[in-house]
Amino acid sequence: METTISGNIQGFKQQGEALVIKAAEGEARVYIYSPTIIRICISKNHHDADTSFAVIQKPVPDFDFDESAEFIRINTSALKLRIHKSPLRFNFYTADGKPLSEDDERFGTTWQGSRVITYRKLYPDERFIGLGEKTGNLDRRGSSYTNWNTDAVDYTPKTDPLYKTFPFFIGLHSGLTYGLFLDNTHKSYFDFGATTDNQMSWFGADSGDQNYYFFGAQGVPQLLADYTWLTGRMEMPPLWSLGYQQCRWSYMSAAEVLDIAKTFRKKQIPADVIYCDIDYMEGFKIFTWNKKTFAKPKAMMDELKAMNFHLVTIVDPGIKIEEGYQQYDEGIANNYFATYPNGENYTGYVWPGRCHFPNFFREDVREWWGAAFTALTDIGVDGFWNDMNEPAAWGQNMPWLVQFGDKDMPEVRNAYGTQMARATYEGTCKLLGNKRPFVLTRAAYAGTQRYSAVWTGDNTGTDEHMLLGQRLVNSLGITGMAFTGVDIGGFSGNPTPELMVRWNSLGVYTPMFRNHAIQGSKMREPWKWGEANEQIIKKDIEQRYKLLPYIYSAFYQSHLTGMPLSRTLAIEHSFDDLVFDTRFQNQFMFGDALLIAPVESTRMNTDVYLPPGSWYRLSTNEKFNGDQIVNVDAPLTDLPVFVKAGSIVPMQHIVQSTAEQGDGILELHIWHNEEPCLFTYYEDDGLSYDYQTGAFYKREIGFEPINRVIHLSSVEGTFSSKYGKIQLVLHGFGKVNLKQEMFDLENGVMEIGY
Ligand code: MIG
Repeated sequence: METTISGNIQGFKQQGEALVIKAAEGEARVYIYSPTIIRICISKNHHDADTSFAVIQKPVPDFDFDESAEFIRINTSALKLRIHKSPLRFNFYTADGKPLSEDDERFGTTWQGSRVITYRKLYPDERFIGLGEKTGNLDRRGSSYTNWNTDAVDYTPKTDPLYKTFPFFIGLHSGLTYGLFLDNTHKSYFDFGATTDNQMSWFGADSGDQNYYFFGAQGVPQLLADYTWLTGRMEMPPLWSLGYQQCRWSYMSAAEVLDIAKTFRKKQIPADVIYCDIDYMEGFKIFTWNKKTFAKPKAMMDELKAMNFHLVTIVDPGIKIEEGYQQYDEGIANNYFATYPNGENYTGYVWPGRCHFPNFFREDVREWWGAAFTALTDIGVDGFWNDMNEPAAWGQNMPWLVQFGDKDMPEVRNAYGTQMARATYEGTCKLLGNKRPFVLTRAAYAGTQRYSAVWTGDNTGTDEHMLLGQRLVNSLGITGMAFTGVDIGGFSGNPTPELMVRWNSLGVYTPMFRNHAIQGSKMREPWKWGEANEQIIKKDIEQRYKLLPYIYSAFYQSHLTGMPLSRTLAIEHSFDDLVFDTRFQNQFMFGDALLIAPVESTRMNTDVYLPPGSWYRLSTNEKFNGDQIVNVDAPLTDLPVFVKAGSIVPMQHIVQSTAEQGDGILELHIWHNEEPCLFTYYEDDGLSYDYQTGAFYKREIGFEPINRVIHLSSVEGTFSSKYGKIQLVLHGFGKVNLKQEMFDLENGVMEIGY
C-alpha cells in the first residue's frame, strides 16, 4: 500500500467561507467559527458533502489572511494559525505566540488508501483528557483508542471500543489548554503517544475527510463552552427524570410493575420512575404490548400515575419481519429499511427474530418512527429508552455492505444511535405537545446531548466497575454529555450487599440515578438487601431528593454553558498532578459545591485529595484545609462527600416523588468562608418547554460574610416558585444567634445575626 504525505502548497484562494489550499497531495479548507474555533478539513480525492450530525453552527462568512515566504498566516483575536507551505503543516499558537498544537514536521497528514491520519507533535508534559465513554485512566497519555460503536457485552475496565463515539479530546501542556474535535463518523483512531516513542500523538479515520475543529480557548470550562456551542447543549430534562429510577430486565407483568411501585410508596422510599424492559412487548415487536402479561396497559399507566410514577419503555431498532405487523408493513411499503447494495432489505437476528432496521438517516423515516410512539404516549408513557442502536444484531458484525440510503455502514455506523435518539426525541416531543420527553440511548455520537441522556451499557457488579463507571461519567461530561448514568449495582453479576449500598450512595451524585440488572440476576430493589441496608439505601435516596433544587440548578447551568453535572477535577485543576494520580482520578465535583470521593465497598476509610481551598465534610461539618491528602472514614453509611467552603446549596425537605408539592420550604445551606459567594438558583415547572419563553424563576443568591447578610436578587422570569419560605441552615459559622431562621421567599436581604 502506498503511503502519501500531504506535500507542498501549490496555491490557495478564498472560496466562499473557506480558504482553499491546494497541496501536492490533497486539498485543505480552513474555516473560522469564532475567535477560538478554527476548522481544518483536508481531503485527498474527494470532499464529503459538507454536512454534520454534530455541528449546529456556521462558519464566519470571511476572514483575513496573509502570507510570508514560509507561511500562510491567519490571526484571530485569540489564536494564530501558521500554515506551513513546504510541506503543508498546520500549527496553532496562542495570540502571544505560544505553541498550542503543531503537526509533526515530518509527516503531518498522511493517507494509506482511504485511511487518513494526522501526526502531531507531542509535548513533554502533555496530557490528554476526553473521548467520552472510554475505559482507562483520566489521563489518556500513553493510551490508544478506536471509535466503532459496539454492543460491548461483558466489557471490562480495559475494553475498547464501547458503545459511543465522542471524537473530542482536550490537550493540556505548558499551562495551556486546547481542544480537538474530529468530525468524521467512519471508524476512527486516537493515539496519545502510546506507540510513538513519546514523539507524536495521532488521530484519523478509515476514510472520509480529515475534518477537525481546533479549539484554542484557555481553561477547560471555556473549551467545554465552545465545544457545546458548536455541537449544542441539552434542553432542561423533565424534573421527574432526576428522581430515583428503578429498572430491571424485566418486570414481567403489569402486576409486577405495579407491585414494585406500590412497595416504594408503602416503604416510603422516594422514587419517580419505573421501567419496562423488552418483555412488555408482544414477541419483542416494537410499539406493541404483550396481550397476556400487559393486557391493560392503560389501566396500569393510570395506576402508576396515581402513585406519581412515570414509566419508561424500551425500544430497539430491529423491526420484526412479520406480515400484518404494522411497523413491518409500513416499512416495507415505503422502503424505510437499511438495504444491501442490490436493494434487498438487510436482515439481521435480534430479540424478535429476523429483523429489518430503519434507516434513521432519512427524515421521513425519522418522522414515521417518531409518530409510531402513539402506542406508548397515548396511554401516558413519557420516557423512551433506546437500546441496541450501535446497531447490534446477534453476531455483532453487520456486514459493511449494508446501506442506509446513499451512506454505507462503515461511513455512518457511529452515528446510527444518535439518529435513532433524534427520531425518538423529535417524534415524542411532537406527540407530547409541550411536555418534555425523557430519552435515554446506549449508542451515541458527538452532539447527542441535544436529544438524549446516555447510560454506559452492560457493566458488571464489581467495585472495579463502580469506579470505572464514575470515570466514564466524568469523561462523558467533558464531551458535552451532562445527563449520564451507569447501571447502579452493575448490570451483570450480583453485587454484594455492601457494594449495592455503596454504589447506591454514589448514585445520589450521578446525573441519572438508575438501578438496573440483567435477567436472571437476584432482585435489586432497595428492600432486597436486609433491613439495615434498606435503611441506608432509603436514607441515600432521600438525600437525592433533598438535593434536587441544587441538582436542578446545576442542570440549568449545563443547559446554559455546557458545564457537566459530574466534573472531573481536571476541569478546574487542569495542571495539578494529584488530580491525575490513579488514587484520586475518580474524584469529581458534583455541581459547583460538592466534591465526591468514590470508595470501594470493601474499604472503610480512604485517602482523599482535597484541592486548594477549605472544605467541610458534608455529614459532619468537620473542616479541612485543602491542597493536601487527607485520610477519612468511609463507612457504608457515609460516602466521603465534601463541601467547598463558601458554597450555597439549596435543598428541600423529603418528598416521595417530584410530583409532590412538598412543604414549600427551601432550605438554604451555607458553608462559611471569608470570601463572598454566589449561587444561581433556577426553577421552572419541571415539565414543559415554557421556560424557553420566560416561564422560569431565576435568582442570584449571595452571601457576604463582612456584612453578615444574604442577598437575593430580584426574580428573573415569570414563573412562581413552589417554595414560599426560605429556611437558613448555616455550617461552620461557629456560634450564631440567628435573629430569624425562616424568611419569606420575597425577601431581598436576610440578616444573619452573629
Ligand atoms: O441483548 O433489553 O444494555 O440494559 O436490559 C440485551 C435487555 C439487550 C441490553 C441493554 C440492557 C437491557 C437488555 N439489552
